[in-house]
Amino acid sequence: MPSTPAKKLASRNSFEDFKTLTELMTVPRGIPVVEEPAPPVPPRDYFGCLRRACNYATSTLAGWRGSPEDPSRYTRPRAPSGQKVGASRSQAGATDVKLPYVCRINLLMVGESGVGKTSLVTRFTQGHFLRGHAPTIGVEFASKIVDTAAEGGKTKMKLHMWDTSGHESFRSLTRSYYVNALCIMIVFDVTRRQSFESLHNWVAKTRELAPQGAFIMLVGNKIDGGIDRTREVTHVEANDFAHELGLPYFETSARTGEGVEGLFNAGAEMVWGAVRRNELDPRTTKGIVIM
Ligand SMILES: Nc1nc2c(ncn2[C@@H]2O[C@H](COP(=O)(O)OP(=O)(O)OP(=O)(O)O)[C@@H](O)[C@H]2O)c(=O)[nH]1
Ligand SMILES: [Mg+2]
Repeated sequence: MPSTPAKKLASRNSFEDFKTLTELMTVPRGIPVVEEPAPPVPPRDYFGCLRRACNYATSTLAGWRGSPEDPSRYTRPRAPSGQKVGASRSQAGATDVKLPYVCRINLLMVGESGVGKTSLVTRFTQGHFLRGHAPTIGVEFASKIVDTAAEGGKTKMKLHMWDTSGHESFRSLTRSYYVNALCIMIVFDVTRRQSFESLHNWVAKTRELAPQGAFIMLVGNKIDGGIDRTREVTHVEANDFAHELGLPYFETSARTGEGVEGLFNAGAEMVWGAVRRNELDPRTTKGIVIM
């Protein structure tokens, strides 16, 4: 009895089933295949997409939040303090946004490897302590807005902090960062005398490379002494040394946080005080931008 395709399928012989399925699926020769026309593709509105993207980017950059499709839903951004930023709509849809700080200054951290430069910046910007030493590769960046009370009246300033590696192999790279620094902090470790003794070289190098009018500060870090170390440089000795060189001296502990806020605020106040006393012209001085 000739086997039908259905019987072949029922037989569950996989090879036979495969052959039968192939036969069933094959279009017999001679029968023309009618191809269905593809549905029309709507033309893409590339210019519309681009225009919407541009509108959105412009409104976002200008500090407005919300849907670019519905300008009535836009809301004003808020300053970190919670106060409204002084934003206003001006001609032709442009937006003026008053920044919540008056100026931006560049601050450079230098000193021997392992003295705690990164730990100081981390403590100041993030409020915690880095226990292990992960050497900085080249230069790291952080920023923070500070309140200064320089010369009376509160002033907000933005600090751009460039944290350099103290390792020899990065010295040629880090040299280029002095040029645009207005405030340079030379850090040493009060529990490591060698880092104090190398200060002469750091100060000489800083004076050679820093721009005219830059502020240099000496910072003795690790005053907490740590678990297994004792202080090798006394406060009096370090202070006298700084006095001889005509530099301000600060002591800090990135571990406990002691003196850290005060250090960065003092840097900002020194700069802003000089601006207010007209001792520093922001238009001609590198490392400061008035907003
Ligand atoms: N006890 C104590 N340890 C600290 C303090 N500050 C930093 N350290 C430790 O010192 C080590 C080096 O700190 P870093 O901040 O990485 O040093 P650095 O100067 O950035 O080093 P480089 O990036 O290599 O130039 C880490 O193990 C920190 O935990 C401090 O105030 N007290
Ligand atoms: Mg570091």
